[in-house]
Amino acid sequence: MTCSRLLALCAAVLLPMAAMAESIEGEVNFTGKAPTPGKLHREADPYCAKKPMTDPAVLVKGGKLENVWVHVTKGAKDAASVPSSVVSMDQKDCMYTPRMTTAVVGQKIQAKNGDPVLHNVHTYMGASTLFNKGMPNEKAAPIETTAKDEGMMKWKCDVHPWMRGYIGISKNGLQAISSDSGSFKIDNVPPGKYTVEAWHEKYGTKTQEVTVEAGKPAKVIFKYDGTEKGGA
Ligand SMILES: [Cu+2]
Repeated sequence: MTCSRLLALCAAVLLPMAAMAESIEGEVNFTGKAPTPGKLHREADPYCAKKPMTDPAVLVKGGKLENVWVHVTKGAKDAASVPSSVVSMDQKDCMYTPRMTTAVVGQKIQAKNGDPVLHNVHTYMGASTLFNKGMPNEKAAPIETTAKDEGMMKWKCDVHPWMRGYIGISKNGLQAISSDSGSFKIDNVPPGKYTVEAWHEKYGTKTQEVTVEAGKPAKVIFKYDGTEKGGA
């Protein structure tokens, strides 16, 4: 086989693989003055009161914003398969843990109680209740559910008003949560044109149009300045 024929063969095999596995990556900048997290008022429950905590709704470090759900809203096909892993939302030290995560439509979601006290898990999509169920203590059986609709699944506890959790649910699975350095990376994005939305629980949504080309990751920078409203 000649060198040129070999190269053509390699290109024919490798290029389609590369074309199927691009990424959308970037970061979420916070350009305003970072608010100082306020103390949570957890005194009403003696167990929760033992651990003083501050409000984790807005986490800014070095001008980067954590816990922003970045997801493709237009231009993508539904996920080819639903992840078999179960998305877990725990209740630990009277806080939802993790604060924010993601699921794909059809994926199993499980609520657990790691505390020796009653939590009443109340989940919403928009203003509609998804389920509302008490978990008396850490011996309570997990609550099993399935991600049904695209959107932000909000978690509240009817006993402890400061408790908040978020699961971003997507049909296409092209989504990520910004890390404590504000960075995010959405993998397995085929080349194409997309609308990408960022959602923060206090500052709401920002959108950008993004074109992903074969062979190079698309870079996206979102910016919040702290004057925005419209999250949870
Ligand atoms: Cu609770």
